[in-house]
Amino acid sequence: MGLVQTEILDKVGIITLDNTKKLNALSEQLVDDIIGALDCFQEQKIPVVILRAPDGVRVWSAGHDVKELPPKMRDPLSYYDSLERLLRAVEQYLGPVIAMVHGSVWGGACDLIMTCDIVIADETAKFAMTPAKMGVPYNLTGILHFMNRLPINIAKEMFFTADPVSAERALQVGIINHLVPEKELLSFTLDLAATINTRSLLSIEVIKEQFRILSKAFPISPADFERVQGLRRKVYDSHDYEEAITAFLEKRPAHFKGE
Ligand code: YXS
Repeated sequence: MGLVQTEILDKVGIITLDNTKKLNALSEQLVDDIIGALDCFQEQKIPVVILRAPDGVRVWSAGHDVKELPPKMRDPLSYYDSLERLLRAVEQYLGPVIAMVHGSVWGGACDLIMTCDIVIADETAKFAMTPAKMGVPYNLTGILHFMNRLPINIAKEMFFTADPVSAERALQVGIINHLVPEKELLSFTLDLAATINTRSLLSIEVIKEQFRILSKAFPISPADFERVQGLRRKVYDSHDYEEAITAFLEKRPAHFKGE
C-alpha cells in the first residue's frame, strides 16, 4: 500500500514504514498509507498491530516531514493535520498497537511512539523530541502523551533539550517496555503479540478504550485553553518558527531570537 508494506502473521497485523529514502518522514502520504493499513486491519478485526521500519534502517522515522510544515501564521499541529490524524488512528485502533523500534525516532514520530500502546526496541533505538529545535509550540494533546508516560521532569528534559535519549535510558525512564538484542527484536515482539492474541479481544478492546478516555481526562478551563491557543500562535507566527524551517532546509544551525 503505497509507502507502507503490510502483512498478517497468525492474526498479527504488521505495518512496515517503507519510505526509507525519505527516512520515513511522516509526510501526508505516508500518514494516509499508515491510516489506510490500520483501517484495513480494523475491518478484518485483527487483534494486534505491529508498527515497524524495515530491518537495518538507521532512522525508524525522521518525524514530521519538515518540507510539509506550513509557513508561519498557520498552526502546524491542528486537529485535522496529518500527524494528529495518525495519533488518533493509533489511539482508536480496536486492539494494541505495538511499536517495534530499530533506529532513531524524531519529533512527531516520537509522539507516535508515545501514543502506541506498547514499545519494544533494540539497542540501536534512540528517541528525540524536537519542537524546541524546530520553533514549534507543540500542542496540549501531544504534551499529555508524554506526561501520561513519563515523570514530568523527564518529559520536560526531552522537550527542552531536544536531545536523543538512548535505548538504555529510554528503558530506564519508561519510553520503552522492553529493550531486546537487535537479532531478537522481531521474535520477541511477535511472541508478545501472540500472548495478547490468546486473550479476549473483546475485553482488551474495552480496556484499551478506558485507558484512552482516562488518559485524556485532564481538566482545562475554556479560558486556559484559549490562552494556550494564543500563546501557541505567538510561536508559530514567530521569527523562530520560520528560521528553524529555513535553517533545516539550508542545512545550517538555526539562529533563534526568542521572538
Ligand atoms: O538533502 P536531502 O534532500 O537528501 O534531504 C535530507 C534531509 O533534508 C531529509 N530529511 C527530512 N526531510 C523532511 N523531513 C524530515 N523530518 C527530514 N529529516 C531528514 O532526508 C535527507 C537525508 O537527511 P540527512 O542528510 O540529514 O541524513 P543523516 O543520516 O545525516 O541524518 C539523519 C537524521 C534523522 C539524524 C537527520 O536527517 C535529522 O536530524 N533530521 C531531522 C529530524 C528532526 O528533527 N525531525 C523533527 C521534524 S519536525 C517534527 O517532527 C515536529 C513538527 S516537532 O519538531 O514539533 O516534533
